[in-house]
Amino acid sequence: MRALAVCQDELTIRTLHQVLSGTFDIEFLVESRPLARRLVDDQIAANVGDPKRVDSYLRADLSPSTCVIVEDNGKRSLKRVVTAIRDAGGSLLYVLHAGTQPSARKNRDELKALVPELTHLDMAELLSGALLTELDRALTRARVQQYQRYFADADRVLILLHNEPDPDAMAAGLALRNLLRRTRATAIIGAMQGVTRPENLRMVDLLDIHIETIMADEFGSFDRIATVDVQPHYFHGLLPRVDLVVDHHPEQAGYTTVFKDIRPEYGSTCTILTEHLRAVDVSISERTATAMLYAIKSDTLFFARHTNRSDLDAFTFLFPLADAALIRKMEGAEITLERLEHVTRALATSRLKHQIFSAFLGETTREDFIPYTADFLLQVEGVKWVIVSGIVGGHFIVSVRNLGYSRNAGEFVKECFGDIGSAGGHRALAKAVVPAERFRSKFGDLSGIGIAARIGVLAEEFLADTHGADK
Ligand SMILES: [Mn+2]
Repeated sequence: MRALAVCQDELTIRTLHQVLSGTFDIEFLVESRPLARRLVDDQIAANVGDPKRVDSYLRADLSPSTCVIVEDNGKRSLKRVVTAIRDAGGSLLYVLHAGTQPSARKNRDELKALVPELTHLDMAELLSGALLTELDRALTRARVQQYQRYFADADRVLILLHNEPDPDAMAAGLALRNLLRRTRATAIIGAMQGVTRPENLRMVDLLDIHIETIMADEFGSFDRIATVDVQPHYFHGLLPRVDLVVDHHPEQAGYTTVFKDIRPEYGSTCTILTEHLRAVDVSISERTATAMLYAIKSDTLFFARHTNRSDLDAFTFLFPLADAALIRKMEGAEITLERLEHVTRALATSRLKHQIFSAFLGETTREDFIPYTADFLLQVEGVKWVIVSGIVGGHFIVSVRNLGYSRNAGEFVKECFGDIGSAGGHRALAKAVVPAERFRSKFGDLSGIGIAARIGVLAEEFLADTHGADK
């Protein structure tokens, strides 16, 4: 492809040459003979001519498929230059605004009237994305190097995850271990309660991830402790002080840390750690990249919730490094017969009224069946709120899901169950855990369908309370 650039500024010419000569057969039209000579000496194709004259372009053998780039140097002759290019048959025209004040809208429209195929390029705009990314990366680099040094002389490092570690937590553990340049022997990835959910177990299996179960009394045996995808307050005072926190949940009080990188606007912790890895140019193994890519995909529900530009960037960066076939295998574990049985069980004791679906699962062996069933039922046509409850090990557990655009699910569980147990969550997802006997003493000895109905009514009342909704 041919390109002709009409430029008089040497810096612009040399920059354009460097950027475009790989793709384009590029030639420059300059006014100054000494400048042309210097360029030709450096193997840059340049001709001397008057940019306002048609014959300068005829000599350059301009065709309608030649890209013509005209530098806007602030002179009024720009319009005449554009006219000459058009008269010589040029139609693919770019006006490059470099350094000069951006020309007025009116001038831009005038030029566009002369050549409809004209595009304006702003040098500052073209630079800003890449430049800001670089500067941002330099800041991240400084931050990462600081904690790398701080962890460097430790014998034993613990990377602690939340209970029932999910893909984001596990992959973040691998990523941080990589950043600390450590192995399984010198940096333990641990959790106080390990992995039990099928899709998480499948990830552990397929990627050969080792999560050690850590007791609170073992914390003291580590020289440095980092938490990823969770903050120390989660451990109820067992861990008042750590060395590093990397997390994407809203920042919490009640602990101290030497270093932290908490970005609630990010869809996953692995997005933050991808930026750390890129900033310090650490090579990422296929296993770690696969885990991280899967983590971003699952924490953002494949970009269906809480995603920003950085998540997409991290995804794009990791994609070629990861094993996509393995990710498909991990995803296949989502639906199991056991889970479908719970969904069926929920249907038997359910109440659907005013788009609120409430169900009670009775006694069940694993807690994750409850949120899974709630997530599943939220997909049902005409359902906007789902409340699934069940009993696990003597505790009454409530899982709430909604499609947003209504009152806060977290507030709902606090209002109904906060007085008899722990309750909390976000706008669209919340959970309450209440000792079964306390539930009975507040709500009475209800049958399964009775429990589903009672909670359904509570949700109805909560959603009808528009006074609360204004808050
Ligand atoms: Mn996460």
